[in-house]
Amino acid sequence: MAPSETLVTIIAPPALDELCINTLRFLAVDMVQKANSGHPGLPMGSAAMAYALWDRSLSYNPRDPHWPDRDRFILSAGHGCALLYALLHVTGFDLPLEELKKFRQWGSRTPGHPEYGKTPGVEATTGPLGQGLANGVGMAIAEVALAARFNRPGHQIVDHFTYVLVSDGDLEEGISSEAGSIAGHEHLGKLIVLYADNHITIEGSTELTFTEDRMARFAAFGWHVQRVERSNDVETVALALKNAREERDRPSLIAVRTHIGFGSPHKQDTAAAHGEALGVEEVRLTKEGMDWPVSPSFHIPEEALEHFRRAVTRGSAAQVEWESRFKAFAKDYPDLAAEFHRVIGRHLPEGWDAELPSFTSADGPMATRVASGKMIEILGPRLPEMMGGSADLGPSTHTNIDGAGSFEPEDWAGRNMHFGIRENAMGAILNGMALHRGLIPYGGTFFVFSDYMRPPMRLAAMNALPVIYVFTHDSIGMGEDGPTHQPVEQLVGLRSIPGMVVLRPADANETVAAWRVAIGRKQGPVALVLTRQGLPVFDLNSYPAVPAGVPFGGYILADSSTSGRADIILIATGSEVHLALEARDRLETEGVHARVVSMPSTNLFASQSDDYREQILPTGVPILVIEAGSPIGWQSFVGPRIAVIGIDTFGSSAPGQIVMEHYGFTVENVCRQAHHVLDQLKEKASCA
Ligand SMILES: Cc1ncc(C[n+]2csc(CCOP(=O)(O)OP(=O)(O)O)c2C)c(N)n1
Repeated sequence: MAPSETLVTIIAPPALDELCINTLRFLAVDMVQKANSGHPGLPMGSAAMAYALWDRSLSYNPRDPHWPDRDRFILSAGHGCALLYALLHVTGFDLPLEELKKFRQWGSRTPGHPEYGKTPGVEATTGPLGQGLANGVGMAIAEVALAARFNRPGHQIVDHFTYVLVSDGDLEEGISSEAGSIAGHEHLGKLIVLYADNHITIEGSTELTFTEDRMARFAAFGWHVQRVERSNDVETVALALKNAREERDRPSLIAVRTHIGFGSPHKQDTAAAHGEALGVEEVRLTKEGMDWPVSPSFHIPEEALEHFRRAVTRGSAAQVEWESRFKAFAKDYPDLAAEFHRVIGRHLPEGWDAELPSFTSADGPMATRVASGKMIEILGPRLPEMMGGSADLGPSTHTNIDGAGSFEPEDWAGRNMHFGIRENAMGAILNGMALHRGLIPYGGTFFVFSDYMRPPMRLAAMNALPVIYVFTHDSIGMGEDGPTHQPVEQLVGLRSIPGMVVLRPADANETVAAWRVAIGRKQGPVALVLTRQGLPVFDLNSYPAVPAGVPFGGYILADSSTSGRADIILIATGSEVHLALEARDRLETEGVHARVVSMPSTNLFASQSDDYREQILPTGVPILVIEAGSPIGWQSFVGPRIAVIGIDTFGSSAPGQIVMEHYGFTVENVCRQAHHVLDQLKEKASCA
C-alpha cells in the first residue's frame, strides 16, 4: 500500500475541520494585511481544498522536508503563497509564526512568491503562472523513472504522488497545454492537480477570456477529470483525491468551484480580492461574519494547532516506515541501495570522467553538436542518472543516448525523452526533474528556440538547478534556414541571466571539456551552445591548453610569437576561434603580434580572480572580439579598449559559409579590423 494511503488516519469532525480551515484563511488574511501587500483571495477560497489535501492525502514530514519518498506539493499559483506559508507553519515545518508576521519583508523566509531553498517545505519557486504545473509533470516523470530503475518485486522504494495546486492563470498559459499533453500521453497516473476554479482573474470574470471547457480539454489530453461543486466540502474533495490516487493510468485534474476571497462581505467573488490586502475594516467584517476573533491577529486556536501538528508524528511514522522498507531493500540489493543514495545526493560515480576522448585534427572538420553527441554516448552509460532528449529535434541536436530506450508509458526505464515540440514545457519539466533529485536532466533544441524556454531557464538559474541545455545551430553559420532560425541576441540574453553558465565551445576538444564542466556543476544550469557546421579540430599536441583552459571560461589558446606583450588580443568564441587563429598567423606576417584567447564562457571567465584575468587580458593591450552574435555585453569584460566583430541585425538565408562571409567573419576582415584598432590607437597616441 502506498504510504500516502496509510496516512489517512485521522479524520477531523466537521467543526474542527472548519476551525482548521479558518485558521489557514485568517493567517493568510492577516499576513497580507500586515504587509499591506499580497494576495488574500486565493488562500481564502482554496483553504478548504488545501486542507483536505494536507490533512487527508499528502505524505510529508515537517521535520524532514527532504525525505526522498515524500509526496511533492507545488503551489503553481505562487501568488497565493500566504496559504502555503500558513500550512507550513501550522503543520510544524521550521517556519515560526514570526516569519509569517514578516511576510514579504526584507530577509524573511516568507517572500512574495514561494522560493525554493528559502523556505523549508517549498518544493519549487513559482510565480510565473503555468511553470509550477509543468514542474509537477517533471517531478512525476522523475518519480516513475526512478521507480522503474530502483523498485524491485516486493520493494517499492520509490512510490509517491505529485500534487499541484493551479489557478485559472496557470491553465490559461499555453505551457499548461504543453505539459498537460505530455502528462496525459505518458500516463502519469500519480500526478494529481487541484484546480481553484474561482472564475476570477485580475481583470474580472473568466467570462472575459477563458470560456472553453477546461475539463473536456484535459480529458482530451488523456486525463482523469473530476469536479467538486462546493469548495468547502472537505469530505468530497478528500474523496476526489482518493479517486485520483486510485486512478493509476491517467493524471488527475480535480476542479473545485472555489470562491475567491471567501467570507469577505464586499470582496468575495470579485477581482478586488485578488491582489491587495482586504483593508482593516473588511478584515474586521470578514472575521466577525465567520465568528473569528477580530484581535489579536495571527490567532491560531489551540485545538486547530494540535490537530495540524499531528502531521509531525504522522510524517515521522511514514518516514520511519519507508526507512525500514528501504533497509529491507538494501539488504537484498545493497549495490542498488547505495546507487539510490548516490543519485539522490547528486554525487558523481568514481571515474565518470576518466579517459574522455581527445580528438585530433584528422577528425575534423567536426560540428560541435556532433562532438557533443559523442560525449552523450560516452557519458550516458557511465551516468545512468542522465535522462533527457529534445523538442523533436533529436537527429539534429544529437541528444540521444544509444541503447538507452525511449521514455514511454510502456517503458518508463527509457532515458531518451521525446518532449515533442514543446520547448517551454521541456524547460519546466527539466526543472521538475532536477528539483525531484535523482536525475541529471538535459534537453535540446535549436539555439534560437531557447527564446521559447527562457522562463524555465530563468527559474533554473534562480533555483540553482543542475539542468543542461544542448542548443545547436548556434549562429548565422547555420545557414539556409535564414533569419528566423539564426540566433543573434540569444548569447547575450542567456549570459545576462544571473547564475546561468553559457558555454560555446570552439571545437570537438573544447566540447569534451565543456561537457565535463556541465556534468560537474551541481549548482546551477549550463547552456551548451553548439554549431551545426563542421569546424576544424585543434590538435591537443599543438594546443595543449584546451582541457585545462575551458573550465576557466577563457584562456590563451595561442600566444603571440613575441616574448613580450602582444600588440593585440583576439578574443573569439565557438566557431569564430579558428578564424582568430588564422588571422593571428596572417597578422604575424604583417608584423602584428596577436594573442588568441578562446573564451567559451564569459560567465566562467568573469568569476575568475583579477590576477587570472589580468594574466589573460593584460591591462593596456587592445582587444578585438570576434563572435557571430550581438556585440552587446563585451565591454563589461574587457573595458573600453575593444572592438567587436559581431552582428547587430538579423541574419539571412544562404549557405552558412556565405552568410558568415557577408557579415564579416573572414580572416581578411579580422585582420583589417585588427589593423584598424591599432591605427586608431596610434592616432590617439600621436594626438595626445
Ligand atoms: C506568466 C505570468 N503572467 C502574469 C502574471 C501576473 N498574474 C499574477 S496572478 C494573475 C492571474 C490571476 O488569476 P488566477 O490565476 O485565476 O488567480 P486568482 O485570481 O484566483 O488568485 C496574473 C495575470 C504571472 N504571475 N505570471
